[in-house]
Parts: sequence; C-alpha cells; structure tokens
Amino acid sequence: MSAGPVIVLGAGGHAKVVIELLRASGHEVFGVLDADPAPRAVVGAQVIGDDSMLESLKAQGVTCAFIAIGDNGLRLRLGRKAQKAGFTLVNAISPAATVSSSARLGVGIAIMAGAVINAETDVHDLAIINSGAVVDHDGLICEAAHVAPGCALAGDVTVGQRAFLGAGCSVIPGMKIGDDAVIGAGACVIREIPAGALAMGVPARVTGRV
Ligand code: JB2
Repeated sequence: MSAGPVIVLGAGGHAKVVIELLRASGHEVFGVLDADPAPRAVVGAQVIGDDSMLESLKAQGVTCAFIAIGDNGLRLRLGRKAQKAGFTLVNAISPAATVSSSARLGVGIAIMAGAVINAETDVHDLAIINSGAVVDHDGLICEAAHVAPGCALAGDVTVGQRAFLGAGCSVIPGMKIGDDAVIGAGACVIREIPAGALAMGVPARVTGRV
C-alpha cells in the first residue's frame, strides 16, 4: 500500500517508532524534517532539513506527510500546516494492530503494534493509539489525542482533543475526558474529567490544571 513517498516531521523518539510503522505498513519513507536540521539518521531515514523544505519537496513530487511528534498541540498545528501546504496526511497503522472494520479513522493517525480498536469507534485526525492500548466499542478519540501504551478504555469512552492518557490508564464505560486533559500513568478514571484538568491516581482525582 503506497500512496507515494512520505516525508516525516520530527526526528525524536516518536519518529523512530513511526518510521518503522510506516515501513511495516507499506510506505516508503522519503526522509525526515526536524527543527534541528543537522544531518543524521533516524532508524535509517535521513534528516534532510527543517520544515522550510516542505514546498521544495512538493515540487519533487513528495505529497504525503506524517507528523511524528508526541506533543499533541504541536502535532495538530503542524498537521494542519502540512495539509494547507497541499500534503496528504497518511496513517501509520501497524499490521500487528487490530482495527474493527466498522471503526472510522481520520488521517495522520498512528496505531501501534498490539493496539485494539473495537466496533464503531471513531479515531479523529492526528491521534495516537500507542502500543497495546485498547479502545472498546463506540469510543471517540478526538483530534490529536494520545492514548499511551497499555491503556484500557471500556466502551463508549470519549477522549477530547489533544488530551493525553498516560501509560496504563484504565477508563470505565461511558466516561468523557475533556479537551487538553492529562491523566497520569496508571490512573483509573471512574468520573468525568473536565477540559484542561490534570488527574491522577486510583480512582483518578483532579489535582490541578495543565
Ligand atoms: O516545528 C517543528 C518541531 N518542533 C520540535 N517541526 C519539526 N519538523 N520538528 C520539530 N521538533 C522536533 O521534534 C524536535 O527538534 C525533536 O527532534 C522532536 C521531538 O523529539 P522528542 O524525542 O523530544 O519527543 P517525541 O515527540 O519524538 O516523543 C515524545 O512523544 C512520544 C509519543 C516522547 O515523550 C516519547 O517518549 C513518546 N513515546
């Protein structure tokens, strides 16, 4: 499955995982752009410059991009910027992930190995469903949210835009986690979490604002 070569934005830890994922899902990685343009390899893909190269890449026929940056707000901004510049955001979905045929996926999404997306779940643009995370039926993962490794979301859970669920969180059915909320690793969410709240613990309690 190749929509043409893909330029990856970001050369950090997340990019390592994403580049391997793109290759495993049949994409050719053209190269990497980073805020630090110093030439170097990221799991075998070359850093070729910074984001100012986007226009010249399009002229070379590179029209697909992937934003491989963990920061949710920055990933969303760069994704929209790349789309405005005429790039198609591809998805990076591990062949070792299980995605229901009734799930609805946006663009620019990473779904890592071992993740499970169950029936009639929506995953919006630029979200990350990290390794081994489970999103049960009727979930709603909004734009640029990140569900970290090993999270377990029961049915009908909403994760707001740019929200972050730390590694190993669990969430009981029907809960809503607001936009930009941050849930600490290992927390168990049994009440709704307001937008912009920081919550942690078992059961999760709001301890502040992000
Ligand atoms: O505007 C930008 C920009 N700003 C920062 N454009 C481009 N093209 N690149 C940018 N960067 C680059 O993103 C930084 O120079 C740096 O190389 C990279 C971020 O790397 P870092 O290793 O700090 O974070 P990450 O986003 O790759 O990974 C985080 O998120 C993942 C989901 C880490 O927390 C990981 O552990 C986590 N798995």
